[in-house]
Parts: sequence; C-alpha cells; structure tokens
Amino acid sequence: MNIAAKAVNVVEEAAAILSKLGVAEQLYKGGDMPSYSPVTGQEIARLKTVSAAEAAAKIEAADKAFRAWRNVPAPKRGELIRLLGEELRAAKADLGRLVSIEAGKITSEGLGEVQEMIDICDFAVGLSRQLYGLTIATERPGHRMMETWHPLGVVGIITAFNFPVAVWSWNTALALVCGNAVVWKPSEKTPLTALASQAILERAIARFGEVPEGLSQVLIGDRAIGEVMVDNPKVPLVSATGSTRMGREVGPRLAKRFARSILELGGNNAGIVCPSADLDMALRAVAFGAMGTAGQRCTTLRRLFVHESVYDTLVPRLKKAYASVSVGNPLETSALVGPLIDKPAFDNMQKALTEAKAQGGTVTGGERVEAGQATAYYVKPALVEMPKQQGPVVEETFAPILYVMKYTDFDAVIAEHNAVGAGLSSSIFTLDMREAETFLSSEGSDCGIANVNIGTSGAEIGGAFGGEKETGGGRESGSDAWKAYMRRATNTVNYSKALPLAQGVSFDI
Ligand code: UN1
Repeated sequence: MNIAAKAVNVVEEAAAILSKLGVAEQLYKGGDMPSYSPVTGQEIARLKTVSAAEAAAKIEAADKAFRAWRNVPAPKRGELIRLLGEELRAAKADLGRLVSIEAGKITSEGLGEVQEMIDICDFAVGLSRQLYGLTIATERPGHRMMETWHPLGVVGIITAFNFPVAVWSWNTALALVCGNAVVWKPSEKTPLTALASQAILERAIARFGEVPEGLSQVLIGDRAIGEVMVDNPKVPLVSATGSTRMGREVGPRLAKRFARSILELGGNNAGIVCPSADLDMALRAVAFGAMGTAGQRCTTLRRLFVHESVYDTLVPRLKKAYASVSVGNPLETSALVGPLIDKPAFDNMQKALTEAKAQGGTVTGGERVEAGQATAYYVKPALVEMPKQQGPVVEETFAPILYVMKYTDFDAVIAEHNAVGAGLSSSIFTLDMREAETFLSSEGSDCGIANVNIGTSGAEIGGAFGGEKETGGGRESGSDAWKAYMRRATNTVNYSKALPLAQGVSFDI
C-alpha cells in the first residue's frame, strides 16, 4: 500500500469540503492550531483558537440565547432539529468524507457516523412533542400533583476524536429540543469536522429564522479552553466523552460547583462465546467489533472469552480473518481498517503488545503497515492469546488489540468479564436461553450495554448509550436520556377551599 503514490490530496479535499459547507477560511487558515489527517499524517489546516476571555464571552452569549430559546415551545424547537436533519442528509457525503479525512474512518463508517447524526435528529424531533412529566396521585383532597420538565441552561459538550461529530449531535439535538443552548469543545485532533458541523447547524438556523444569536457555540482550543467551560458557573451541565483519566479530572470539578455531568469514558468491552454459539455469526461480530474503526471506538471489543469446547474451532478462523483483513487508505472503499489517529496511539499499542508478550501472551499481527508516508500509522490488527486476564488486558488501549482467553465455567467467566474497571458494553454469543438471560440479569454483565448474539459496538441511537463504573455512569442519545438535559419541578396545585397539610399535620392559627 502506498498512499503517497496514489496522490491522495487530503489538504485540498478538506479545504474544498469546508468551503462547500460554508466554513469561513479565516477559521481554518493561518491560525495557531494545526489539524492533521491520519490518512497521510499531513497537516491539513491551521485553526484560529479562542482565548479564555473569548470562550467566556461565548458562554455568556449562549446563556443569553438560552434565556430566549427556553420560551420557544418545544415542538417548535423540534422544527430546528428537523431542519438540521435535512441539512445533514444533504451534506452526508461531504461530512462523511471529512470525517474519513480527519479521523481516518473508512468510507462506510464515515458515512455511518453522519447517519447516526441524522437518526438522532429524527429521534429528537419526535421527542420535542414528548417531554412528558407524570401526574401523581396526592393524599390531599382537591389537589393535583404533577411534574414539569424545564430547560436547564447552557450545556457544555466535550467530544473525542473517534466519533468527532456524532457525539456532538446526540447532545446537541437533545439539548436544543429540551430548550438549552450548547457550547462545544471538540477534540484538538478533529476540529475541522466540528467547524463543518457548526456550519451545517447554522444553515438550519438560517432557514428556521428567529433563533436567538449564540445558541450554539464552538470553542476551538486546547484543554485549558475546556477547563474554562467546566469551571464556568453559567454551564449547569457538561457532557464529556473521552478517557477515564479525563473524567477523573472533569467529574470532581463539576461536582465541586454542583454542576451536572454526563460522563462517557473508557470501555474495556468483552464478549463471551459459549459452547452453543453460532460460530459464523460470532466470527463476523467479533471481527467488526474488534477491528472496525481500527479498534478506536469506546465500544470496541477488547476481550474475548471463548469456551474450551469451541476455542480450537473459532480462534484459528479468527486468526485467518485477522491475517486477511485489508488495512489501508480509508478513502478507498476496499479498506476495512484505516489508520490509527497518530503516533502516540501507535506507541501505546506497541507498549501494550510488549507487555502482553511479557505476561505470556501470543501475538498475531500488530505490526506497522508501510504506507509510503512516515507520518501515517497503519497497523495490522492484533489478536493476542492470553493465558489469563492480567496486565494490559484489564486496561483500555485505544487500538485494535483483541485479547482472547479460554474459559471452562460459566459463572467464573461472568466474574472475569466483570473484573475490570470499565463497564460500557458487553456481549454473549449463545443459543442457550439460560446463559443468555443470566448474562442480561442482575447477576450477569455489569455494563450499561449488554447484547446477545450481537457485538459490543455499533449501538443504535434509540437506546440510552453509556456505561457504569469507570465508564462514568452517564447516558446519552435515546430512551429517556433527555431527562439529564432538563430540570424537573414537582408542582402541587390546591383547587379546593381548604388547606389540608400532608402527613396529617395540623397547624391551625
Ligand atoms: C464512541 O465510540 O464514543 O455504539 C461512540 C457505537 C457507536 C457509538 C460509539 N454507535 O459503536
């Protein structure tokens, strides 16, 4: 594979897409923050960053916009998101391509990411007429008790490079429908897709008319700019996606000022292949879960427990799939595995593989694939047979490494499955109903996502997305995740002529 020889011009292509989407040149040319494409490792833009004072001013403007937006009826707010969905449909090919250029995703996954944005828009439009509160029976005659859900304020959004735009859209579509304003601090590794998404939202805003100015803001900058948002009292909720290390810093800072957080942190997701499993299906699911997105999803399959009775059938087939998978230029449709995001990602992968070997692991793959460009980091996905779950297996390494372990006893494997810090996604491959249901029960998987005969990654937006333990506990996207973006008021109305007190208390004056 020689990317240079194929004359991939990611610089020109990125600029053409940005200009087509209406992003002003001064935002990404001649600035102080470089953006690179992992496809070739080239610098593709230089973005203008915001200062701490400018970031604070943008938050202030968003807060002002919120105060007007909260009074717009929710179904009308939904109309803005309907328009955003239309604009995203129109821009799908361009934005998907830009995701591939800037995050290194293969073409179908770049497009899939934009589809995920469209899906959440559709969901949020429906939701805009369903922000339901309960009515609750009261113990007092002539009274009515109910819940009302109100907009919260400015929602801060921190996103990671691996889903550079979908995660913003999950948060933004819900937050805007719920009557909030949004301020987004995208990953420093993927700022161009952020500018593009904001431009697409601005098109929807222009078509909608009458949207208060400053409703959606982007903060291009480094970590210090993220901190401005995290510490700003005008931001009552921060939804942060990234590493557990990042969450450990952001979580307590928010808690200190009693702000809310939705933390979507690391995953160390596992699958269990049982004796009765459909092995053809398991093979495909494992291949996509472990190698897809070059192992750079928070939902990537990282640990695989295979029952001893099927180990010698499945694992050689898996190794074959690993050996034959096409690693290469994500802009060409033939590749299934694109590049790692950068050199630190490659170094971390190699470090984990060295550690695994030192702890008795047998490594297949993992070597760098020559791309004709020293600054791009393509690797063969690695399959590592481990004697037991230890060392790097219990940590999340954001790279395509699948640790495979043999198991004998079902209860013991469930315990092993749960014996890591993270608790995001999990799956079991079995046709045995007892095993499947036990895995989904309270004594089964301890993750926020538990699947049967489906891999760990590729969740639909209709379900709540997030995980337990060191994954942070937050939920985004579907189901009732919207409730985290609103504040609940309990209202009791007395329509009688008396004033009975609850709990039988009398206080007659
Ligand atoms: C992430 O990796 O941060 O379930 C999000 C999935 C995608 C979302 C992943 N729908 O794999």
